[in-house]
Amino acid sequence: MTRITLPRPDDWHLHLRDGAMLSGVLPETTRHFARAIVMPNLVPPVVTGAEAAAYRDRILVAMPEGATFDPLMTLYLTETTDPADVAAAAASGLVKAVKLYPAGATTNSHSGVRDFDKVRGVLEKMAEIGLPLCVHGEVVDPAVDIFDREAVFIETVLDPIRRATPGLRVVMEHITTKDGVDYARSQGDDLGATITTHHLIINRNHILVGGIKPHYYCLPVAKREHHRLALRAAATSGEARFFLGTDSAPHVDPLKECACGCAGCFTATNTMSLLAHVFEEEGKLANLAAFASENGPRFYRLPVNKETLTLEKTASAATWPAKIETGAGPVTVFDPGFPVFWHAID
Ligand code: OTD
Ligand code: ZN
Ligand code: ZN
Repeated sequence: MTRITLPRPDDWHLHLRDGAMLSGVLPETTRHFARAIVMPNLVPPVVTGAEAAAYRDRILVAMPEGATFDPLMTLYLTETTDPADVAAAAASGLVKAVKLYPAGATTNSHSGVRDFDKVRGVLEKMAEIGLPLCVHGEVVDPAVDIFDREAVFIETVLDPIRRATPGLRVVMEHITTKDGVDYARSQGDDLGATITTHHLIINRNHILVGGIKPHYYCLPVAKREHHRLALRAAATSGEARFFLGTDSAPHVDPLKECACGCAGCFTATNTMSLLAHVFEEEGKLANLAAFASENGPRFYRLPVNKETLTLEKTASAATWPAKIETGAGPVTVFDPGFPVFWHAID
């Protein structure tokens, strides 16, 4: 197969930032994607329905000419989030999910949750109205090794929260381990899981062998090879519970290439080419539509896009800029480290 047409894909986990960075990176997503779940980890975070409405307006102002992208907004869960505000923002159609960050787990997560009992009321309201909770699944206990933080979170935080809140619809965001894959598979259809593009391509050696590669550093950090293989099998399986969330997370180069570099891989630009490559390698190109275009809307109870995106394999390798020049500074595009022959026909 050298040509494949999919319903236009969506990105169910995306960082768009704000201001000059937002304007610089937004076209990279709107070129191929119809919708995205927009993460609320701005500084300060997007906590209330009013803040989400204002952020959505800023995204719409930054849209490139002619784009038809629909940003799907999320609220950042804090210990003082008001269940009534969440319910109103969901009822109005503005907000499609609430995001749970354990405090300190990732970039701009210090306003997240420390005491899960304090958010019980919000979670119960969300279960009642069917609003999904998107979860960054890592414990922050300094005693837990960074490579074990996802597995420990599933057992000690995620599973107890789900048991305590029957009916709560949860998305395990950016799973990076076989433990995450296995847990998602062992549960019912009120649990979904997003998988990033980069976690299908890199394992922890790519970050550390032959010199430290700051542009491969993200959270959750890439794990051992057998975890990457489990993620590839899950993503390409066609199973409804697994769908694309790129977690494309731009940082300007000076903040990545320094003594204490920020976490995040920027994949908005080349994700669809990379996914076609990965799915073809796995012999599962026919399941790319399920992963990138169909399973996400089904979980979020939204229609599959009517528009399409065509990907074509050619003899010459796909090219993309090494960096996106934004008004905030240069952002390095994720380099898979191998040539890719699939092109999206924009
Ligand atoms: N991971 N970087 C960021 C967020 C994510 O956990 C995440 O969702 C970011 O820069 O906002 C990252 O590595
Ligand atoms: Zn996260
Ligand atoms: Zn993210």
